Amino acid sequence: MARIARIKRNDQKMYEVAVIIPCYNEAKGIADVIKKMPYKRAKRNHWNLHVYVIDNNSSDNTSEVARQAGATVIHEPKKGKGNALRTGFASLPETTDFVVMLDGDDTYDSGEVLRMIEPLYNEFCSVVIGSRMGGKRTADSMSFTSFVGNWFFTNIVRVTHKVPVTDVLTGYFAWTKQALDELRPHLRSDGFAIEMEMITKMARMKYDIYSVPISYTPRAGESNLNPISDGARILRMFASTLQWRPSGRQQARSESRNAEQA
Ligand SMILES: Nc1nc2c(ncn2[C@@H]2O[C@H](COP(=O)(O)OP(=O)(O)OP(=O)(O)O)[C@@H](O)[C@H]2O)c(=O)[nH]1
Ligand SMILES: [Mg+2]
Repeated sequence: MARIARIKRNDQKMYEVAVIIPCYNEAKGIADVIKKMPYKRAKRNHWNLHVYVIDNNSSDNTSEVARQAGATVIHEPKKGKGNALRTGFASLPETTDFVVMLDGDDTYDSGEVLRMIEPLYNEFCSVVIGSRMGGKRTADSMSFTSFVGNWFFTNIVRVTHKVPVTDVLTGYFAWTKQALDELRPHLRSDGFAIEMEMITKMARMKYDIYSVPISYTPRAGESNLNPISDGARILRMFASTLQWRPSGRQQARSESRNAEQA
């Protein structure tokens, strides 16, 4: 049975949406990512967008640029996308209803954030993944190695975890705050294996995970990804989650919460 961590919608209420952007030296792209957020259109849908940039010890002026563009900047000195994300998730105010994450290199379109929230707001599911594979991807946005690696990882996850994902290495996610809070204590990954860890653990926790098609364009600034070493880490993460189960106590707690909500 799918886990229920959906919101109970109240059309009178303004919903708080926290957008988390992990950044390591993204001064070239981050201002555009923040400025393209559809703040006004979100308000008309009852959603307040608040952007949090997690600056991962950048040596350029990412923090300054992000602050000037209107984001709240949080510093995480320990390197790695996983560390930055976990710090961001832990820093969110209690009043947050939905959480979105995307990269700071302007490859994903922050203007599409509303499409990521819609299935959560309309109580369709509790986790949304932005899929580049089923979306609008420009020919030069992804290298051949990344394309093949993604195809391979996506298919082994689909077969072993039985989740309908089409892009397991995407950096665009959205959750209800409750779903993210249940996932958070299970996350260990420091770096680029974090997406694989999140998807496979959420599958094991039986979350209802669905995808929306998104756009993907070439990055602004230097890439941080090493296809060989990061690919090996992602594969090790996949292998380690094959045996993983949430601990008995955590499982019981969330099952009793599901029963209360049903
Ligand atoms: N490598 C790296 N990236 C980090 C770190 N902290 C945060 N990030 C961010 O994680 C996001 C994804 O990193 P990218 O280098 O774009 O990786 P990618 O999208 O898989 O690879 P590209 O196709 O080269 O863009 C970006 O917003 C980075 O700035 C870190 O310590 N190291
Ligand atoms: Mg990128």
